[in-house]
This record gives sequence, structure tokens and C-alpha cells, in this order.
Amino acid sequence: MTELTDWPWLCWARRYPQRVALCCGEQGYDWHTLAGRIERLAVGFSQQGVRCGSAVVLRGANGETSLLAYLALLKCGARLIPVNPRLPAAQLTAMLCGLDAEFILTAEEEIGSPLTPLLRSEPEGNTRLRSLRADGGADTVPHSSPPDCDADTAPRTLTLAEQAGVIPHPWDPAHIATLTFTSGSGGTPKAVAHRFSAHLASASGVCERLGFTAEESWLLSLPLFHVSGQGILWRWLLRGAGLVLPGELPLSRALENATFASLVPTQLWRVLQLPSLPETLHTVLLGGAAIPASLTSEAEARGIACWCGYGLTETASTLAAKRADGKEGVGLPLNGQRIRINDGQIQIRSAALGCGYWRNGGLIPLTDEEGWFSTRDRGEWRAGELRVCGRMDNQFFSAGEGIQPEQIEQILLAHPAISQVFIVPREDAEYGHRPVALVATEAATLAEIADWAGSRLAGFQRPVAWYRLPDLSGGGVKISRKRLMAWVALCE
Ligand code: 4YB
Repeated sequence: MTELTDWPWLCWARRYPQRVALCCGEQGYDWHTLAGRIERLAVGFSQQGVRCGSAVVLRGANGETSLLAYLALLKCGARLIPVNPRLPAAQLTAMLCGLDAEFILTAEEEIGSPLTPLLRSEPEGNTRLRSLRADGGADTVPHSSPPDCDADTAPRTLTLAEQAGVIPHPWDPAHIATLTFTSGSGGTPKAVAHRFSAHLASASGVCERLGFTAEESWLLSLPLFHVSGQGILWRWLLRGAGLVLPGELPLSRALENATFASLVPTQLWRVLQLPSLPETLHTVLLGGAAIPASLTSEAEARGIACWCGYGLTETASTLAAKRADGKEGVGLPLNGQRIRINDGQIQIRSAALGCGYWRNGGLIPLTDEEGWFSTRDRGEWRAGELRVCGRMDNQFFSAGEGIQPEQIEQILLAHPAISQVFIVPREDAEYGHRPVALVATEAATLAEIADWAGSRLAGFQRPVAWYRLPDLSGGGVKISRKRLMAWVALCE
């Protein structure tokens, strides 16, 4: 593993001052310029009171402002809490409760979904980059009521201001860098604390397996408030490679400037609908959900090397991955990671694991006494590789039959016109629950799909209703199954 003995951008600024570090649209920064801007922003934050250990909420999308603020706040020694800027105020307030947030910074000019608009040709109105200003404004969290559960300790608003000077805070890999929320596809999100060393351990395993070197560039294609976005950042910093910010470009265009990208399966599915694929892009890391082999086979046939990954917020992104080979499965653990199946559940031991869930001023351990973290994912070893079979929390029962939604979803995803599908339970007086399907498809009718599925599913697995998948992502990486269930309940 590359040994970083100082803040990564300072190491690279000393070693390769003129090498391009960052591309934002037409603009590029070399490591020297980038390091200078980070330092000046850090001085600005420090003059507003940010100290080593201050908890700072960062509300931003994937633009230059958020990225620079992220790095500058780390340089101040802040415990950084990146959050989805599109979260409604009440939800954010609830999530921040018990996290002792002292400051909040809104990268206002970037607010918008870093995911959905990337996939459309027209950027959303509010994603326009106006200036490197971060002074709040009209969005879901109004200035007058900063989010906190206790009005006495409401976080103070930070602004972005570059000031000359130097922050003396030393690089310490054991320092807690970030609190990242679990996606909470089921329950309430938890804030996972990661030390710098954990982010770098994750990055090291991924870079080694995927061959990500200083000569390559990774598109920040997933949100910075999610581990998948932060994983990209730490691989870039570990290698001193190039980072491409999507800016206002749709995903199809943003990809043209990078050689690597992280995508959730639906994004790759949409990229493959393009008449011609981005020329520079040669490698894609997939994850976050089951990855259909038909999808990776098509991408591989069209010249994109696909890696099927499995990871969680707690493991600071991917911890197992394989080069797509036409078979389901996510290969073997990355270097430095250990995986075992205990009573059907995937357990992990790894230097990339968070050091705890942050709550009420302290850390709640993630692991048992032996250091194993229980993922709540079902898994099995099959043909020498790990298979992820779905979340234990998602299982439901229909007339006594156990239904694992992901198992049905995987079967349905083999249909060439389905890009995304969810099976959720609907309450039923006779059966307890019955499966309902929500499908994203453009090229087929729901009736055609239901007909196709009929012979492939057992009777108890067959959805009793089919709907088109509503857009409930809210700018996040995952669609909440809980929200889908609530939506289905309203459809009756
Ligand atoms: C899976 C799964 C799989 C996760 N099969 N279920 O850089 C990366 O690692 C990356 C690249 C591209 C896309 C996503 C990523 C991620 O980070 C994903 C990390 C993530 O999804 N974390 S999460 O906390 O939001 O969700 C974790 C859960 O997602 C797991 O517990 C699984 O249930 C599920 N999942 N990879 C099937 N290959």
C-alpha cells in the first residue's frame, strides 16, 4: 500500500505539483493549486471557529464547492458529516440528533441530485453553479431553523471564504474523518464513523484489484454523501490520480472525461442505451445492488471492463469484487478483508470497517469481541465465490412461505426490458402478506412482463399486482423499500 505520511494532497503537491489532479468541466487543477485552495479554505473555516474534532454537516452535491469544502474541513480536523442536500428539513433534523453538530455548510449552488439529473440530458434548474459561495438560501433547510433536535445547540452556519495562512493540524491516519449515514433502505439511518486509515484501507484493496493507478481518472459519479462517492475520493487521493467532477453534464457526457466510473446497475443499463459509448471510459465498478450478469455481459461485449462489487457503508464501500464473468456473484474479498458466512449471514473483519456508530457523543461498536461485523445480508459461497442473497430484514412471509424479495427480483431482472425491479409486501387478510412488483421498463408493458414471469416463479412468489416504479430516490443512491411499501399501500 502506498504510504501517505502527510495529507494526501500535500504529498502529491510536493511530488507532482504540475500534474492534473481535478477536472471540473473546462477547468483543471494541478495538485499544487488544489493544495493551495484547500489550505486557504481551511484557514477560512478555522477563523469561523472550526477546530479539531468539531462536527460539521456538509450539505452538497458533487461539485467543486462540496469537494473543496470536504477536503478543507478534514484539514481542520473536523468530524465531517456529509448529508444528502435534498433531504427534507424534518428528516435531516432527526438524523442529526445526537451527533453534536456544531456547524453546517450548504454548498447551495450545487444542490440537486448528483444521480438523477446526471442521467437526463437537461440539468435541473437548481444544479447551476453560480459561485463559490455557500450562504444558504431557499431549499429544504431554511436558514432560520438550522437542523438540530435541541434549539440551544443549533449548528452555526459556515460560509466559504479563502484566507491566507496555514492550518497546523497534523495528518493522523487514526483520526476520525467522517460520519456517513447508512442508506436506511429499511430503518433509521445510522452514522458510521470512519478513521482516515479505514478509508485508505478500502481504497488500497479496490485500487489493487481494479488496477487503478496515478495515470487513470475516476469520475465522481456517485454522491459524496454516500460511501460510494467517498470511496472514489479516497482512491483518487491514495493514488494521486485524476478526479473528474460531473459538473452540470449528464452522465453520458461526464463519462467522456474519465477512464473509471462507479455505477449502480441502473446507471450502467442507461449508459448501454446510448448509441455510442464514452470513448475514454474503460472500467466500471458496479455495486449497491444485485448486478445482473446479462448487464455486465453486454457492457463487456461493448468494450467496458466491469467489476462486480459488494460493499456497505460500514466497510467504506466495496470489500469484495470480481471481474464480470457472466456468472452471478461478487468474487472474493479484497486484500486485507475477511468474509465468513455464519448461519447464512455475511460477516466481515476488515481494516476498512468503521470504528463505530456515532451516537450521543460516543461510539457504539460495530463488531463483536472477535472483531466480526454482522452485515444482516444473507450470503453463500457458491462455485468458489461469494453470492449475496438479499437482506435479512427484507424477508417476509406469505401464507407461511418465506419470500426473499431479492430472489424474485433477480429472476425478473433477466428480462431484457427491465432495468430495475423491487418486490415489496402488501398486507393481506388471508395470506398475511403478498408480493407486489414495481418495475422500471420502457420497452415492455406490465402485462407482458407478468406473463413472462408466470412460468419462472413459484405460485407464492408471483406478484399479485404490478406497477411502474415511481421515482422516490430523493437524490440518494438507494430507493427506500419502506417508502415503496407506503406507496403501494396507497395504490390499493
Ligand atoms: C448488494 C450488493 C451486491 C451492495 N449484490 N446486494 O465504490 C463502491 O463500492 C460502489 C461502486 C458502485 C456502486 C456502489 C458502490 C458502493 O459503495 C455500494 C455500497 C453500498 O451500497 N452501501 S449501502 O450501505 O448503501 O448498502 C449496502 C447494502 O447494499 C448491502 O448490505 C447489500 O444489501 C446491498 N448490496 N452490493 C447485492 N453486489
